[in-house]
Amino acid sequence: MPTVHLLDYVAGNIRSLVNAIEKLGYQVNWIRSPEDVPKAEKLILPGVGHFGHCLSQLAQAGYLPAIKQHVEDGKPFMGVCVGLQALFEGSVEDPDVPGLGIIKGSLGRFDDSTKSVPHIGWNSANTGGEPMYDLLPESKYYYVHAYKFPYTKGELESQGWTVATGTYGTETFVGAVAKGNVYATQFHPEKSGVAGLRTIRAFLTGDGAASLGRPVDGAVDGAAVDGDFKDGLTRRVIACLDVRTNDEGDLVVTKGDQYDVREKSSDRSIRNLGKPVEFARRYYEDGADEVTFLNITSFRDCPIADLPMLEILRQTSTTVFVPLTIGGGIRDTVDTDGTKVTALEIATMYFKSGADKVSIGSDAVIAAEEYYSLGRKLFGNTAIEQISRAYGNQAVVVSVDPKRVYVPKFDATRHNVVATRFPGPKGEAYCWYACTIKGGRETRDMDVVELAQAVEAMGAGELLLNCIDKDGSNSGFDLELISQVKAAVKIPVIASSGAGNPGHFEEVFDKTATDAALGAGMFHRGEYTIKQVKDYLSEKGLLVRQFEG
Ligand code: 1PR
Repeated sequence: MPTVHLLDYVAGNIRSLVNAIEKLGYQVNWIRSPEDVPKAEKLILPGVGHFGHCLSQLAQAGYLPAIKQHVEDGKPFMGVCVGLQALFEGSVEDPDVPGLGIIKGSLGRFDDSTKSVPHIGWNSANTGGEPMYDLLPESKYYYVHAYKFPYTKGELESQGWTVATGTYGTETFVGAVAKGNVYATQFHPEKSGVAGLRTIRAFLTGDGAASLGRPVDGAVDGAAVDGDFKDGLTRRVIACLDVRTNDEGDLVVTKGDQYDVREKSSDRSIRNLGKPVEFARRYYEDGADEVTFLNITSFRDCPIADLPMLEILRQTSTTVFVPLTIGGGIRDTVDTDGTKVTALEIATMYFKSGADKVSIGSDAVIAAEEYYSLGRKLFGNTAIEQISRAYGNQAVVVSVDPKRVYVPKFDATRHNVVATRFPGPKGEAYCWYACTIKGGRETRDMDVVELAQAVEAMGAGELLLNCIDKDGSNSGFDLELISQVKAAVKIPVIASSGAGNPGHFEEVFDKTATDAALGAGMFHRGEYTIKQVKDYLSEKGLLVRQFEG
């Protein structure tokens, strides 16, 4: 089996990259010390976490001269995400830490005054008609980053680089660069479905480097070869699988109504909709932009290393090449043998099994309460801070489970209130959204705005915004809730709960500034497919990514 070397400079969530390489028929050899680097014919540098963290780890371990030598020797090199950023001279993210300096220039941060940052989702890698590692104008690639190299026509080209770009809001940034033996992508090819596998293959086979700069038949200067495709971030559609052990002890996909997952029949058994791995694969093939698993009960009698969810992730990540999020039970805990296990250690197990992001629910609310009680000070010890420090903010999602509390007047509570078009049982014209923990069983004296702002300060990269009142109702998303939270934070928000038809997705994208929308029951029950939702959004003029077979 042909091989490729992967630089393992930090424990990262690079299981997906390994899976993608193996899927393409290559074997991964690990580089564990600078002395291993000269043994590599093809070298991949995956980037995890922050620029400064990545570069200082590489520098401290003595890797930088070895990597530079590999590149100078003309051997194939591929950088992914921070692995692309590392090629530049530096980044405002950590101004004191130098990059490899193989490309002249320094990275800046996306402007968050009019859009969410980090930039998360599927965007283009537009080569302007130049052949570049099988990147196609009609394909979309999965990006997740807050820092970028701004694209100015001619700047990198004058240094000999071929460049592919993406556009986010009004900013055009570098999505991929290639020159000679070097190829690097800001997006995650291992999470970019078939389009991503195709570009990794072009690197592994050498075809990408060989065809670089060759004219393509029919290419017009600066224009896409196969037609005119719209650039920009697509509308993300996410499938969510609530998973739990049923009364027979099997791990099943379930779905509640307002979080009640038991059948209405007299035996009140757990609603069993099917097998998690099969569902995830079906949704991937149907065009889901991400798949989220929520382990809605903890596995109380099970040693943590044997969590059934770990096996589900391992299996799913070998066939599903879009981002996988896992939530449920991510908090400091005590194992069955009495050993203390930190939230970071649990998250690490999930990342090593194929998760790209972890989602924290109850523990985030408790941490936010402490944050306010300590005068909005952070001490670096919460699960959110620890996991985001190690894996990057984008790897930490906070799942919020709010429910409406109606009040008669705007100033009837200290909480952040909205005027609602759907009055309460006594005609109350206002409501606030109370955070809950333990799957909605316990309501806390904290509103969603307070929670969202606290977890953003702690380093959460994204919010998964559920709504207990809407869950399983098929009546559409809670637009008032989503607008309130969107206005309170800069990080992306995923709208969740209530989707019942494709029109609800269009409505939430049209009437709120949500960054993504998630559905569960309507997909599980087979009422609509993800493809139908995307086709509908596309008909309405919204940009979506379609599955490439
Ligand atoms: O608190 O960190 O252990 O995490 C527990 C996680 O499990 C939280 O993310 C919490 O949202 C979730 N959870 C707990 N109990 C339930 C339950 O249903 N009994 N499910 C539950 C939450 C809500 C959504 C659902 C949408 C869309 N599920 O994820 O998928 O509401 O549904 P719809 O489209 O059918 O309306 P911790």
